[in-house]
Amino acid sequence: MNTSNIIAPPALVKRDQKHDTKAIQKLDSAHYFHPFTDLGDSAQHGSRVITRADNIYVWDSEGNKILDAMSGLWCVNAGYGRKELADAAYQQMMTLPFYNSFFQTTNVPAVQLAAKLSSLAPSVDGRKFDHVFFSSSGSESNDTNVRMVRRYWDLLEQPQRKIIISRQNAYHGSTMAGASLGGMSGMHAQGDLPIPNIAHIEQPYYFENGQPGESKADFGLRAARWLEEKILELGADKVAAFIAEPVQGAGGVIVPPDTYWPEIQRIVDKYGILLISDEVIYAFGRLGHWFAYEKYGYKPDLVTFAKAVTSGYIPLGGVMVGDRVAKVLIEKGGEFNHGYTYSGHPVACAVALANLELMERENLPGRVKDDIGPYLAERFEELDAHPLVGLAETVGFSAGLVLVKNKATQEMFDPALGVGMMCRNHCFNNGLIMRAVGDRMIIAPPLVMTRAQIDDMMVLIRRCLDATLDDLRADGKLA
Ligand code: PXG
Repeated sequence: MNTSNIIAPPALVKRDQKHDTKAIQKLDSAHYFHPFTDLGDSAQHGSRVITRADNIYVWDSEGNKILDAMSGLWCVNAGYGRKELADAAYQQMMTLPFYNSFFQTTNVPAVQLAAKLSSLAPSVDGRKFDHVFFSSSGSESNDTNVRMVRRYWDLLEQPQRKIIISRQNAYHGSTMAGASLGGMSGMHAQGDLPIPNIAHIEQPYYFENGQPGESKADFGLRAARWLEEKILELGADKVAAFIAEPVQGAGGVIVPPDTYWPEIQRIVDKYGILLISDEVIYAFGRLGHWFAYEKYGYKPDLVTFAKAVTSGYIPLGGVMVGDRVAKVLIEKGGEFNHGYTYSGHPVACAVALANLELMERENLPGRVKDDIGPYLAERFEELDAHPLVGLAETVGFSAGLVLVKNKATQEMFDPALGVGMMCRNHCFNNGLIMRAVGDRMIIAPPLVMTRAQIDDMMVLIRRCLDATLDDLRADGKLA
């Protein structure tokens, strides 16, 4: 297809230029295979074209302003349009746009960022994170974790310890190892996953898995003990590590009961297995701390990060390597045959440094902990009274809303009705990005959001819930 007449080359696209939406959609479906998308379906409907962004808003090619309550994809914690980050990238590109970290070379931003991250990661009971391994994404970082964990046990002459236990409905990425660690059955069904030596236990989702009359605290303990049962079933000497998100993000903002993490810690300690905290979504302020394990007080050996380390402005991920693993790799390891071209990419690291400085200056983790987090919780409580809402809960600066058919019995809708998608579409059409995970609606807005903007968002959320309710009543799906 000759595209030269259809859209201007990127350098000529001005900020407020009118876009030919239809032409872009046509090119999009002709050439661009999107992630996690029904490739036949998207060609028929056409994608929404996002053209620019500022603060907590994005604009589409039709000029619609949309409040982005998902921070892009859980990443733009510092908000859009931050000149400091663009300047850092520009300066670094002009100084040293790329050099690798293989073959005993290094670069200044990567060194500085590794040191900075180590200083931000709190030590628990004297366990420190003095080392960082860089990648370009969360998926790659979890692949690194699998390699590192297995290498660790090999070096300790326990090569039979291979199994990594994860949880159902977890999301740990989309590479072969990442998707295997994840607990999404739809992902396992494609590509013959999981790879060998990955096992799963059920998630700590009280709303779905709690028993009648069981307290949340008791459920938290019972859910954690599924790990112990699995370890004993597999053989404690065969288990290498347990990986978990502090709060399951992509799974629907599944918040564990307070009793869950302390019990998990007791169990991993008892059997000596490594603990991997996948903080790709929840590190860098979203739970009111730099790192999420700090909120729940557990002691991971490895911490996966990505996304908000650069506020999503440029790809960067990595693994914080705790002393226990680092010591073995350093003292016994020899060469660790693993790494990526872009490990420690100088531009990505320079942007991350500028981003962390900005987050520190604006005290974004502190705002979440003491100001906008509690305010979001307060405002979400009001949604409990809505006829469609079975559960409204927040954690840090993220939230989940369960849409139910019957408030009194908490009966869910038939999944085939796609009530969550219905609500999501109303959100989009009303200028709000809120995600649907089944019938659980979720948000994770930028951490620069003001209280007044939270109020605006709540008006939109209520409007979309009302519109969904009206649809369901009009279609006779709800009394
Ligand atoms: N771990 C966690 C906890 C994640 O949330 C990854 C690893 C993988 O990161 P990369 O950078 O490789 O994508 C993620 C990513 C969603 C959604 O639908 C969530 C993610 C990615 C794509 C979609 O909520 N999280």
